[in-house]
Amino acid sequence: MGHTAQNAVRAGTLAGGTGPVVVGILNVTPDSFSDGGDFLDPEAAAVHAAAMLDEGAGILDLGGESTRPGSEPVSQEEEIQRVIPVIERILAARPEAVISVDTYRAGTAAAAIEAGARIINDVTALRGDPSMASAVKEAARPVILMHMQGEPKTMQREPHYEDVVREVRDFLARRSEYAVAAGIRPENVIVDPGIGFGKNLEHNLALLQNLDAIVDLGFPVLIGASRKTFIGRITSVQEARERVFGTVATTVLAYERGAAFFRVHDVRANREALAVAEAVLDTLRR
Ligand code: HH2
Repeated sequence: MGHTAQNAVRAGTLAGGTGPVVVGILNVTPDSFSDGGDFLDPEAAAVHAAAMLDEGAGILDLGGESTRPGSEPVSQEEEIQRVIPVIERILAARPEAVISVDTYRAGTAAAAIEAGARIINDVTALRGDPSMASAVKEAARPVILMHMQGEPKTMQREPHYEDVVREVRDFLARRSEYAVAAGIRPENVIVDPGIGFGKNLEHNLALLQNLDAIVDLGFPVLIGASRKTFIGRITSVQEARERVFGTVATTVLAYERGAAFFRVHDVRANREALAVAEAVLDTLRR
């Protein structure tokens, strides 16, 4: 079995299925770059969550703080107040839903796990909060370790790399070693090159093109390219929520290169594209 199939099977197991996994984005924030303010009301968030599950999301990723370029952090209390009622509402209606919480704070992670979340998505790769590694270890849950150069407020000012693919790969290798040394089981580690986090257009393209270097680390890979600025630069689509076609191209190309999780806003479009990509690649493998 090749990397693509192997990683898809491992990813599928986490989401209760067998193939590549669509991770539906639910930002419970007033200021996220493409859906800010849409789902601040827990009822609206739960309705959107149910729609994404019906469209084929294997995981829902809930965030209570925007990390878009230029964004300001919120307090842990505020983050918890935004996210927990939504987790509770979703699970009351859909107890089988696999929920991931997009946070770098151990307190938020612990509260979300307590409320029924099953995965931690840490955009700082366990660097943001010294207690996060032990919180993840205690919870014995999968964790997504993402690469970011700088911090959201300033990261897009002048991102610079000698060799972006090597540096991102080496960073993810170091952070996964750190996670395992802290007692997190290797099978609970997922890595993510962090598309758009301290990266310009060329950096994002180099990472997507050479994704096999990240896949070779041996952990399932998550890609979060959905509606991001670099897609708008290529397609000249200014409105973030209209960048779905460009997003689908990243999903298919990343899947072919071995990514297993696809964090997207538009679940149905990406799910259908993945189904076709899977069918074609399966035919090639036979
Ligand atoms: N991108 C965003 C947020 N969290 N997590 C992972 N693992 N990978 C990503 O690429 C990623 C992420 C940014 O996108 P979005 O949630 O749509 O916007 P915002 O940060 O403005 O809420």
